[in-house]
Amino acid sequence: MIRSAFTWLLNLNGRWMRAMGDSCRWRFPERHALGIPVLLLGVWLTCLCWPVQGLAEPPSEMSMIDAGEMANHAAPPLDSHVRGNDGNAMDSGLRGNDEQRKPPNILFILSDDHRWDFLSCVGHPFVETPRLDRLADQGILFSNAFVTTSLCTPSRASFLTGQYAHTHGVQNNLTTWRNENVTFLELLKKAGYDTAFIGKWHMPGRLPELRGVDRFITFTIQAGQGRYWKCPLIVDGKDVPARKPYITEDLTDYALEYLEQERKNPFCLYLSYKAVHHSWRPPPDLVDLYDDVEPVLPKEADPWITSTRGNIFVGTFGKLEHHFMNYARCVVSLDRQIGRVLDKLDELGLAEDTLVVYAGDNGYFWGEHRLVDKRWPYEEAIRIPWIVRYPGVVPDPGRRAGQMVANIDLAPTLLEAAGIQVPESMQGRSFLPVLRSPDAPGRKAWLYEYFQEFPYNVPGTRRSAQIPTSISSTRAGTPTRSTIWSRTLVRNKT
Ligand SMILES: [Ca+2]
Repeated sequence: MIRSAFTWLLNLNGRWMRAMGDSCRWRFPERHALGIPVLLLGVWLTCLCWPVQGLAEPPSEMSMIDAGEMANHAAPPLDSHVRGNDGNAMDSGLRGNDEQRKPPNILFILSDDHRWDFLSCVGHPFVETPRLDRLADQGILFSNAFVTTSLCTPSRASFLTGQYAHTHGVQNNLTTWRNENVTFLELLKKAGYDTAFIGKWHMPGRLPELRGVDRFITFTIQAGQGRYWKCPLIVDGKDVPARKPYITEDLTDYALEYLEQERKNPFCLYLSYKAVHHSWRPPPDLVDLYDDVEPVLPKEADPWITSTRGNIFVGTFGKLEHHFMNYARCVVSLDRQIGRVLDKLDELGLAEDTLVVYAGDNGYFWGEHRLVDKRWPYEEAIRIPWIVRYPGVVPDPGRRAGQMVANIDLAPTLLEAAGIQVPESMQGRSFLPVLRSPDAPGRKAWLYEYFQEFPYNVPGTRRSAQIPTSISSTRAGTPTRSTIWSRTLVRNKT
């Protein structure tokens, strides 16, 4: 009842804000001043009534959805050999994805809020990303890659588990990791890999004793968001100060040290950057980059509606154009650091034996639909950059693949590449066949889900039990408030 009232209030607030944006002639600061009394009222009501997210969602409710049935509806099998590994692979040690090929090293690089089109290899008008371009030229650039929830924490949990948010239970940035969740890192470790997680974990609560990682380097400051400058880290459980002042460089240094270690086993390095998330602080030598470029925001970008995301409870303060350019500079910085990692693979002679995947955890709005941020299930937010380099397996490096892939497909793909049986609990499907053959089919559909989170007035469901087990009726037409099929919203790119 209370939640319904809040949802109604938020929607009303969003409409009011948009109406104000359309009709009000007042300048930006004056409009903000108008919203202050409503803001104070909202804060008071929130403190009084709103239950803590996460605590209010008992695990039993999350398990009410039949994961297998959902997977059948949302993720049709790619083809019959997707799960074609030997069922005894886990017991018999690593064999790779066929008898002739040894298990590859795995490097998964995940960035934060990197839009799919902020890459020079997809034609961005001014951003230069030569290192990621090189990775794409040596591998495959997927032009139809998506996340099943466009929000940092749920998406990251989906990459780790191969599951939708309603299954792994990390519904938004305020819900905690469930220790019973199984990650691909854990399965790789059991099979004999050396494993490391370096970078942004960003799940609330105490850091878990993450099973299956030899190294666990992350940060908890700023509620797990970290910060661009002098970000203290937690290295294998110990608090340590930043070694390098800039977080993207600091994390990269740790990654390079990990790669340099002598080892007998194949490795899996999960490198999870904080960049290019808000608040977009480029390194000193890039702060003037593109000063001669005129930032051109979408026509519908509005300084009032866009900055406040349609309600008065949240906001991105400052000029959008300023943030937009710093975002671009942070992308360049990210590309530069990724280049150091790729160069290290070359230097160590590991590149030919390493499967590299680069992805973003969600996209971003820069004024489209009068929005900034992510969360809303529009193309700008749910489409992500996705590059895969797999020497010796991809027959035609430089290919642009139009097959659809989703974040839940990462874990099954890495496991299959390592010759490990994919657990039935994983709802994603391996795209390894697409790597091997340009004609292999991709997935036909997938489910987008968003769990409502105060104070964002984003359409979505409030709990996983509200996701219908039969969702075929939502496939066409106007997106519903509860579940949305991606293909009603996005255009396939070739
Ligand atoms: Ca993110």
